[in-house]
Amino acid sequence: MSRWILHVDMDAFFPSVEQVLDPGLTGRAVIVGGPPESRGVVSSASYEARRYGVHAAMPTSQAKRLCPDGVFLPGNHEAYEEYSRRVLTILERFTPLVDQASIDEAYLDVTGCEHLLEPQDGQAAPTLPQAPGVGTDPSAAVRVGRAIKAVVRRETGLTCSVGVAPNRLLAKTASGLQKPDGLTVLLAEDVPRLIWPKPVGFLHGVGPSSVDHLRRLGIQSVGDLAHYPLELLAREFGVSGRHLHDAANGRDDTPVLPADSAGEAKSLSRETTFAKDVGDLAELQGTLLGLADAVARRLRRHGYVGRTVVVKIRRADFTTVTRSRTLPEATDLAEDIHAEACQALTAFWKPGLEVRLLGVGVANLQRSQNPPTTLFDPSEKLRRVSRVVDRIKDRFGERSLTRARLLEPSGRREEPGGEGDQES
Ligand code: DCP
Ligand code: CA
Ligand code: CA
Repeated sequence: MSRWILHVDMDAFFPSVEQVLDPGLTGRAVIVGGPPESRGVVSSASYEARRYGVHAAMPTSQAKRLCPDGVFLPGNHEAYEEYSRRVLTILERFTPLVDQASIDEAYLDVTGCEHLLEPQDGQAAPTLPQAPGVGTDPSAAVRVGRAIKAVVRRETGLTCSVGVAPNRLLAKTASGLQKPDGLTVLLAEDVPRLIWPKPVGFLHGVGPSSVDHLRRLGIQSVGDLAHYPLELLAREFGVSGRHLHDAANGRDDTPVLPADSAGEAKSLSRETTFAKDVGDLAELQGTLLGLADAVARRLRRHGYVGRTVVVKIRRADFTTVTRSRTLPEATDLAEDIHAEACQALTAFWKPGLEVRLLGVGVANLQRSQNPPTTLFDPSEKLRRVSRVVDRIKDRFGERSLTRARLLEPSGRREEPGGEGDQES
């Protein structure tokens, strides 16, 4: 299946955060790095400082000679982490398929997400049925890229550069082609013209020793590598021979899967903290329904289904357990998610358990296929009802419709301006 992938990379990330935090630094040459006297090196330089020839990994002492009037800062990693998280949260409003690749960059699979432009306050714009944006026209993916740049700038004050391409490799290459504040589309057909003339070291993952090895084979440019016989590359480099060959030809079919720090598939989840610890199984099951509802709605909004239902239970003493169950088929229906979550909770529950926090997540996400159109299929009927409910909630707000079961009194803590739920 063809996809549209975005690569979002923040411009001069560390110095830009410094400039946002201290507007007096705007427009100035800002250099973040280790101190010159202890042989420190530059972590990153603002674009103003790069005009003097200052770049990352250069000794700070050399940067100081090139740019004596620059503002030299030791770095504030807590602030960088904080901004990194804020940007990630923005990206996740556009699609759950966000793979953060480093502190300042992420891949997004936005295939079919173009109807989710300009989400406000965590809410996506009303969803209109649309054909998924697969094929050869990048314009919908470009609109998503523009919207991301606008929201990131508005909410963090930072600029980023976005690459739009049919795969991760080309998207990453594209984001670097027009920095800063760029948006670049790179299609497979552009590879010979734009990428083949570059030296092989331009390819990500081709370091100095590979460059030397390739040069000994007479391979200098990316184009040389693309035309080199695959069998000979495989003989020289083993399995990475094929990767090199694919990279030089702009081929990459690695999917964008959301990953947490442990590298596991992340779940799309909702959780809630009770005002008062809850021990009653029926009340907990009722809470699970509201959470399952919220998760299912988010899945449908983004066009995903998931197979694994995860329940998170935090006891009164703060110990936390998760229980997961895998469905026979992937779903985006609250009823399915709720049924599995209830079974998982019931199997775990015993008298005396006091629950402080309850969460429901769905993992193993995949794009929803075109659903069967027969109304004799009971889950199709439910799906249609759910979509109508989604649309009403999109227009009139989250609380406009409530399941009868959720009207029962509960001890859920109401957080100002929200439902006390957290997305994670
Ligand atoms: N970084 C670092 N040491 C390096 C390279 C990077 O500490 N040798 C840190 C500082 C950067 C951040 O990681 O701000 C992101 O690295 P990038 O390579 O994406 O570079 P920048 O974001 O600084 O600049 P660009 O606009 O070129 O992406
Ligand atoms: Ca960057
Ligand atoms: Ca980067």
